[in-house]
Amino acid sequence: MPLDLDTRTQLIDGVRRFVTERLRPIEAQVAADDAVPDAVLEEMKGLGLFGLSIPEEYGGLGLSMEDEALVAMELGRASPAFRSAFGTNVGIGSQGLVMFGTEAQKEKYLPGIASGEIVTSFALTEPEAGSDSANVQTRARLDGDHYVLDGSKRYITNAGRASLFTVMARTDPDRKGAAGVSAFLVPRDLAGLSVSKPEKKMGQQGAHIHDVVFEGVRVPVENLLGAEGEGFKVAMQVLDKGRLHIASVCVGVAERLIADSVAYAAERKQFGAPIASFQMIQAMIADSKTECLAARALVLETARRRDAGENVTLEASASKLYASEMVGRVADRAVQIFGGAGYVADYGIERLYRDVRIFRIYEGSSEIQKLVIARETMKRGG
Ligand code: COS
Repeated sequence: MPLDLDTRTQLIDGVRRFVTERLRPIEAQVAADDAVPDAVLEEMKGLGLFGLSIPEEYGGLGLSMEDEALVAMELGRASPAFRSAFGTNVGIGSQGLVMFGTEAQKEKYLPGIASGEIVTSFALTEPEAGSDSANVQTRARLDGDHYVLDGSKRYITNAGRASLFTVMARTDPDRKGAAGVSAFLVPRDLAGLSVSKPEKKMGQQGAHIHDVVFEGVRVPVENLLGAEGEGFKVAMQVLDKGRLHIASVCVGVAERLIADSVAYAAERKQFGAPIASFQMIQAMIADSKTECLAARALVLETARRRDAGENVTLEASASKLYASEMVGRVADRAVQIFGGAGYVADYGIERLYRDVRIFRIYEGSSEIQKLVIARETMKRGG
C-alpha cells in the first residue's frame, strides 16, 4: 500500500533533511577516506533506511515501490556511496528472501536485515558469468542434509560487511544455462567462505565490491531459497525490482546535478554577465531538465504499475536504461557548465561524473536492458 500523503511528506522531508544536513557536508571526506563513518551508518539504521522495503511485520517500513522510489530519489541527492551502504538490504540482497523465502527463513533473517544488524549481499556475477548471468559455474552439490558450495563470485557489493549472502549456484551440472541454477541463503560465518580485499574503483568511493570464494562451504538444505532449479528466476525477479530502484537513484543524482548547475550558472560571470543568461548554457539546462522529468515520470509510473501487481520486467529495464543513460548526459553537461571548475576536485562535479558511470553497467548493462526490452516487446506483440 502506498503511504498516505501526510506520512509520505514526513518521510521524504526527514530523508531530505538527513541528506542535506548529515550526508552532503561529508561527501568529500567519505570519498577521500573511501569509507562511510560508522556513526552515519548507525544514523541510517535509526532512520529505518536498511529496512525500507522489508515488510512491516518483520520490522521494516514496508514501503510500496512508489514510496521506495521517492526515497531513493531523495538519497540520490547525496553521493551514491551513501545509498550503497544500505542499498543491498533494500534491494538485491533482501528481495529474494522477501519474495521467495519460507516463513521460517523470513522470521530468521528479515528482522535483522530491517534493522541493519544483518548486512546482505547478492552473489550472482562470476568471472565467466557477467551479462551472461545464466552461465553460473559455482557448484552446489547435495550431500546429506547440506549443499556443498564451491566456486567464486566477482564484484559483489557490500560483501566486506555482509553477514548474509543470496548466492546463485549450479545444482544440476548436466543442465546448462538457467535451468540448473538454484538460490541459497548463505551466512558469512560458514567455514570455507572468504571475501577478498575491496577493488579499487573509478568512483563511488566509500562503497565497496569484493570477490567472494566458496571452498567446500556446507549450507543446510533449509537455506535453499525457492525451489531447486528456480534460482535464476529468483535472481531475475530480484533484478526487476533492483533496476527500478537504481533508476530512481539516477533521477535523484540528475536532479542534484541540475540544481548545482543552475546555482553555479547564476553566480559565475563571464563577458560581464552570469553565464545563466547565455542561451547555450540555457539549452544544456533545458535538455537536462526535460530528460530528467521524462525519467522521473517513467520510473514512478513503472513503480505504481509494479505496486498494482503488473509484470514490469520491460518497464523496469526501460527505466534503468533511460535513467542511467540520462544521468550520464546530465553529469557530462554539468561538467561543461562548470567549465574548468567542473574538472577540479574541490567542486565535487567531477566526482559525481565518475560516480554515475557505473549506473550504466551494474544490475544489467544498458545493452542487456535493450535486449530485455526488445524481447519483452516482441513477446507482447508491440
Ligand atoms: N522474471 C521471471 N523469469 C525470468 C525473467 C524475469 N525477469 N527473466 C528471465 N526469466 C526466466 C525465463 O522465462 C526463462 O525461463 P523458462 O526457461 O522457464 O522459459 C529463464 O528465466 C531463462 O531466461 P532467458 O532464456 O531469458 O535467459 P538468457 O540466458 O537468455 O538471458 C538475460 C537472460 C541476458 C536477460 C540475463 O542473463 C540478464 O539479465 N543478464 C544481466 C545480469 C545482470 O543484471 N547482472 C548484474 C548482476 S547483479 S549487480
